Order: sequence, then structure tokens, then C-alpha cells
Amino acid sequence: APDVVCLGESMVAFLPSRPGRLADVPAFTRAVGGAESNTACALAAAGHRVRWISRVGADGFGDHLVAAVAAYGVDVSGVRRDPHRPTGVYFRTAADRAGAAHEVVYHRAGSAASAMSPRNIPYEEATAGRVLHLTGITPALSPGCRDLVAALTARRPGRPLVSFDLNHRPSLWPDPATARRVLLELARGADLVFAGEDEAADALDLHGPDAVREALPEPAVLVVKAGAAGATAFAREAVTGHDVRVRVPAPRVEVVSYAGAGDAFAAGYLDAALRGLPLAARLAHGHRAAAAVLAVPGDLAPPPGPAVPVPAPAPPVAGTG
Ligand code: KDG
Repeated sequence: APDVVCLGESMVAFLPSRPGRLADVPAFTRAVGGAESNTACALAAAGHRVRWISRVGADGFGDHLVAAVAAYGVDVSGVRRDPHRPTGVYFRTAADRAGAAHEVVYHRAGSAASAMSPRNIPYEEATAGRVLHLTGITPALSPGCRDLVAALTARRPGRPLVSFDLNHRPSLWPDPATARRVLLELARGADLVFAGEDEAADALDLHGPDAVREALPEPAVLVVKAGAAGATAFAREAVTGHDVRVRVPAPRVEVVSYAGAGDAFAAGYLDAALRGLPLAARLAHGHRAAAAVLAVPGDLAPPPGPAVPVPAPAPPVAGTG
């Protein structure tokens, strides 16, 4: 069985050849985008058994996504090919400044992944790992996707630890009120929730870590990330039911692009959690994983090369004994 199952849509991402408005970008480079597969790739690269569940089109972009994610060591046997719907793609400007108005153009309406639903993704398959990682992107894709995430975040005995990254994508929702209502409801069903302080303000109208925790007391752990200012975690103490509150500052990094940093943070946190490290170490490891992705233009730090055998100890030098 996998340690972690990540479920969600991935797209071929087209990254700009230079900064500036989309209207002025002359060329794009192909990359892989997809919050949940980003987390899956980082976790697999860290040595965990990870399965990615999704749907892609029976097209070249689908071939590329599946091969690229598999190259990180992720089990892609749960990815379905849809002969009738295309693989989603998207274009974006360089995400190189905090708060800058980035342009993102999705071509994903009616995509293969948007057809995911409880009818074609069996509950038992999605919940086969120790951890199930989901994000707030999936429920915005279609009513079927929303039903699927609702079924997977419903509290049931024996389910895996459900991790939910808010990942607010305003342009995918019909209106802000629906986004707020659905995201809050789904987050309440999770055991571990990640939210950016800015997206909590945007999506949920909750300002600051304490306000988010007050509105979201259900998850055993809530992590509110504030970029360079660090991350605050609230973890419910089993015996007293009271929260432990831990804040860990982020390392200083030269940012090339913000895209994918949150997904890497979730992977770093989960990596440390699966290794049994304490809360502060989980946050610190999340920051480290995010820092690696902040330093590259795409969503993913490059996969580590194939494992290199430990070099044999040097033979004793002749004549010294
Ligand atoms: O977190 C990075 C993602 O935003 C990007 O890869 C695309 O999954 C994506 C989305 O839906 O925005």
C-alpha cells in the first residue's frame, strides 16, 4: 500500500520565456503543473511510496504528464486515460514577485480530470494509503469533482489521515461566496489543513492565523503560512483538547517563482510527519522544501538523479603498514 495518495488534476504548464504581460510573451516552455502531483513528486523524491490518482486525455500531453510524474518515482497506475476529453493545459506569466498581478490562463474546462467523480474513482482506491492529500483546486473543477472531494473528506472511521491544502484559485469558482462555503466545509472534514494567510483572507475572509483557527477548529492540525514571515501551526493536544501553537520562521531565499512553493511545503511537512518528526521540525522541513522550488521557474525542483551507491572506502595505501 502507498504511504501517500495524492489526487487531483495536472496540466501541461506553459512557462513564459521572459517576464511581463502575457500579451508580450513570445514563447513558452513546456512544464508540468498540478498542485497534487507536485506534492506527490516531491514526496516520492524524498523516498516515500506515493500514488497519484487522476485522469488525463488519451493524447500526447497526457503521455507527457504521466511519464514526467512517473520519472519522480510516483506510482501512476491510478491515472485513467479518457478517450473523449483532453488533458488540461495552462499558460502563465512569470510568478516572480509577491503580490504581483500574475496572469494565468487555464484551458481545462471539460478536461479529462474535470470528469473525476465518485462514480469513476472508487473510495477504497483513494483511501488506500496512510495519508490522502487533496487540495481546494479539485472541488472547483466540476460538480463531480466537488462530490468526490466531499466524499473523501467526510469523517469515517478507519479512513487515512486526510490532508487538505486550501489552494484557492478564484478564477475556477462560479463566485466568491460558493468558494468560501465549499472550501470551509471541506477543510472542516480534513485532519491536516494548509492555508496561506493571504488566501485565507481572500477565500475565507479570515484575517490572521488565530482567526483561521477559530473558524476551523476541527482539523487536528492547521498550518497557516505567511510566506517569508514563516508558518504558524495549531495542533490539538490529545489529552487536554487544547491547541499547541508553534511558529517557525522561513529561511531567506532569492525567489525566482512562487509557483509550486505551497505544494512543496506540504510535501516537506508530510515527509517529516511520516518520519515521525515533531511539529516544529515538520514546519522547518516544509520551509526547506518550499525554498528549493522558490529558486526555480517551474513548480518542481528537479528530480534527484538515480540513487548513487555509497563509494567504497579507499583501499589502504601500500607500504604504510
Ligand atoms: O501550485 C501550483 C499550481 O497552481 C499549478 O501547478 C497549477 O494546479 C494548478 C492550478 O490548478 O492552479
